[in-house]
Amino acid sequence: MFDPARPDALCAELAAAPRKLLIDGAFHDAEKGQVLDVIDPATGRKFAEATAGGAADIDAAVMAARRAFDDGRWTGLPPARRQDLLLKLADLIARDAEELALLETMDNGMPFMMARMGGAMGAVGMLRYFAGWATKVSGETITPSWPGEWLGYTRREPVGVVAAITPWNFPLAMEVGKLSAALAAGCTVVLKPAEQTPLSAVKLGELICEAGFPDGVVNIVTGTGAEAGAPLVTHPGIDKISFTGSTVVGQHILRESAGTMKRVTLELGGKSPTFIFADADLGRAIPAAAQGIFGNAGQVCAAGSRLFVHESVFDQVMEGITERAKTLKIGAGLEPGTEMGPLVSAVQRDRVMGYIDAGRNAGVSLLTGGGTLGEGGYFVEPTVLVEPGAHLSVVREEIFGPVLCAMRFGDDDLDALAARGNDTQYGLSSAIWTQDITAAHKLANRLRAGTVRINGSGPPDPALPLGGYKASGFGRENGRAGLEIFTELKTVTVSLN
Ligand code: TXE
Repeated sequence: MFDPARPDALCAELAAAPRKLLIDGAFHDAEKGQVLDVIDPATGRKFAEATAGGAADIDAAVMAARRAFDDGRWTGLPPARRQDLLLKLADLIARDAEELALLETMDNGMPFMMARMGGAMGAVGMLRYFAGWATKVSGETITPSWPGEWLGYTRREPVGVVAAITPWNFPLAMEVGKLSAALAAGCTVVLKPAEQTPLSAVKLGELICEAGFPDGVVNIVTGTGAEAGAPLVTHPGIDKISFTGSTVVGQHILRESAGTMKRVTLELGGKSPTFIFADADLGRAIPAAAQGIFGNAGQVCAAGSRLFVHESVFDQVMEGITERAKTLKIGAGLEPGTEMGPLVSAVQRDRVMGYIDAGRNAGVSLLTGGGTLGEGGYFVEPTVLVEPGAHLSVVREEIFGPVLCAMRFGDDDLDALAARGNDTQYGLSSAIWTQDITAAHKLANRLRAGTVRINGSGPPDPALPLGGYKASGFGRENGRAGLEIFTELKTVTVSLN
């Protein structure tokens, strides 16, 4: 077992052999023998390899999941037994939280404490929450509207075999979020983690085997989007795709899956607004706004990347956020005290720097940041841009880095303010800071966003639905809604005459 005092032993094990694919309860190499390099974003150095699955491996995984669904080895279990297995997996993740967090930090770059609390323990919370739903999947009894003696009721049945395609920004939490809801609903799963961050998924597969899930119920195929993701999207054995990632790939998946009429839910990008009013509790609003964009180096779908501040407190808020940006401890995720790590990859660093340079070239003023840090690793300084024109890419497109666009507002009416907040193709999240509860609720009603947070943020809660309006996707994860996306609704009518 992993000894947290000796991470070197884990690193040696990682260096010794590529991580394998989990198909039908056993670990395999890719049929074509390919591997992916796993890079430490803090140094840019390769430290491990993971198997790169392709179409043949995806086919084997889908067929295994299909058999496991069709022969009832999962759906036919008593729901309480499914609940027990989900709880058992939660306990195993809690037991191995340090190791999982270490893998996550080495793979993604995030600070170790974030990987431990938000990643590993967040996954535990997801599993425990959805374990409770396994015994509560139910329909309704309905009084039909036509005359006569009829009984009508609905059943919630598992949708079938699920393809879960996940991103690299919170790898384990995303993977477990999809798995736990799908498994509680009675589905079987093929998980395709992001190619940048395969390690925690492989460890998750080992824990799934140790927990005693029947073979084939969960299959995990690491690999690239093109080689492993694409064949999953078109495979006729898949009934439903649950995807989190970029809007462009989400749109592509919608088109590609139409031919086989798959059910699809998409959790995509965002450009979420934060509003700080003149009467806000600035002592709380300022650190929350800073954390909302610098947390996980801005690689958060719901990051508060556009900040609207009342002109009377604008300078004070900017001073506070700039101060935070300058004093954040930036470093490798494994260094004690690190508050912000590197971006996940050289590609992501270059993409973020491209946006900052575009803003600079358009004449936008920078309050702080704007450069890269160190050598080798993919570090970008926390950056604040002031009053970028509403047409610029920095303010319209998802940057997915530690880059804040700050704008003033005056005594506009709430409709005008909401219109500025809504002036993007996205609609994932938003935050409002004011003591005026009437204004807060009026603005909340006008925002076209899946989540509105008033006077506070906090970690994602498995009980609260999460998802987007507009180009941020559709369908909701978490809560009852997050269970129901993995079900089909069947209506049964009975004549009592
Ligand atoms: O995402 P991709 P990328 C946004 C963010 C970021 C941008 C690009 O703005 O800068 O997307 O990131 C798989 N068929 N978000 O390029 O490509 C891929 O292998 C099937 C927001 O890394 O969308 C990975 O598993 N699958 C976001 C997953 O899709 C395919 C989180 C996501 O990768 C595929 C991540 C294909 N053709 C990025 N192509 C959020 N909502 O939190 C790729 N994939």
